[in-house]
Amino acid sequence: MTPLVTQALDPTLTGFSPAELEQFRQQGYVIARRLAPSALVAEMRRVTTRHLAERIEPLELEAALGYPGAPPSRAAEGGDAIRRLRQAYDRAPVFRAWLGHEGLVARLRQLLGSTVLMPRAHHNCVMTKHPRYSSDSLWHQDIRYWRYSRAELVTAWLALGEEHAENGGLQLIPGSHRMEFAADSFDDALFFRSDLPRHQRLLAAARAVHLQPGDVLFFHCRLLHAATRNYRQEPKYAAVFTFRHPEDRPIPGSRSASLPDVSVCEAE
Ligand SMILES: O=C(O)CCC(=O)C(=O)O
Repeated sequence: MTPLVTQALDPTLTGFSPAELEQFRQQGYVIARRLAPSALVAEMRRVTTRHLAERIEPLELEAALGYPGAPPSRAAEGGDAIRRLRQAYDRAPVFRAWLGHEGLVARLRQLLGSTVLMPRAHHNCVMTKHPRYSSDSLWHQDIRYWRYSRAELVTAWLALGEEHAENGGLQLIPGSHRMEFAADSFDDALFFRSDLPRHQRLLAAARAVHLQPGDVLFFHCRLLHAATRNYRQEPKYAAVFTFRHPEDRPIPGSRSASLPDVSVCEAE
């Protein structure tokens, strides 16, 4: 008799389990371990190191943002340290191949619906953390400078090397994507204020994310997160893209509407 199931499905290609989806709903994040094939990660690292060495534009410099720890100006020591290779999607075929990866697309559809778009205007970059000249990203929600009708975007953060608390890996506050905060919870640059006594319990619940190469952290655009500078000797790289439902529309005239989106997948 022919067995009903002849082959186990590859779990990296099938999608999130119900428990993982529930974790995303409740906590605002979920990690898919070893989702990206090692050959794809190796190719992204190769492209990244070449684009950094050749300083291929568009780039974002640490000195331009001026976060704590960043070189104070372009003229200062380390002033040319690169924080992001922007517009990753248009840099090399490997980034476009990643957005077509079956396991990534299956998960995005579970989180966002059958049609998924990738805004070119936000993230869409390789985040880099230089060992000597990187900076601290204070607590924030990514949505703070983004303008969308629903504000329900999801970011997929692909680790291109190990990430942990010592090399500037992300810290998250589980469940914060579902919380309402008063306007005075944020400073003038819209960072979540860590000096306020009423925030201390929440900040104490932060979790450091430990990722291996190929792991993908999916997180909600309202989830509070932060990261320190890189205290290790090796640079840290991550390929980061954000995604939206077609009805979660950019507000006309805003930066969110400034570049055309990429269609990742469409309803059949
Ligand atoms: O790697 C970091 O410093 C965090 C970056 C980040 O959260 C962001 O750019 O929104």
